[in-house]
Amino acid sequence: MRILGLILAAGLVMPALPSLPQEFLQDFELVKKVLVVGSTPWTDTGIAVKKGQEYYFEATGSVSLQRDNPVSACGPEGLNLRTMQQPLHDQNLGALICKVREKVEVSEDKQTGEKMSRDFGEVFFIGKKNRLLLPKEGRLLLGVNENVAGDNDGGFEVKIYIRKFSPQV
Ligand SMILES: [Ca+2]
Repeated sequence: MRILGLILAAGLVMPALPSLPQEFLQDFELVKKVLVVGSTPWTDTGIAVKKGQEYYFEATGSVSLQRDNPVSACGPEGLNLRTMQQPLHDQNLGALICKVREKVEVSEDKQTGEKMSRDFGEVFFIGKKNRLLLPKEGRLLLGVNENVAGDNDGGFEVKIYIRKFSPQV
């Protein structure tokens, strides 16, 4: 009974995460581990992706989409909820997503002198784990599928793998 109790407790603490099949691991190598802070709209991975490179992402952790609201917490798969107020409308609110940023436009408010920057690029769904063949080059950013990040809490830990023999960075 004591052993069973320990196993159950361990099971609760560490939810089983599907691991990469061995043959798959041989094709991919880990390039980076990135912490995606839930309250940051986009986290820069520092990775410049090239067209045609294939990436694999694995994410853990939890983000609260509204600090102190217990029903707003979700894992990288997001909440079972879709709204029009989120970057990807057809994916769960709060899910892990990425953007391949192609350009940044900085504009200045003529009255206040305040600088604002907007980035442009395609957004892709990741969730708990996903493989993506990237169609364009750009800077790889990670984020949460939600537009109001400022009131968020928590974060996702994301392992980024690249397929070996992809076009080199
Ligand atoms: Ca929020």
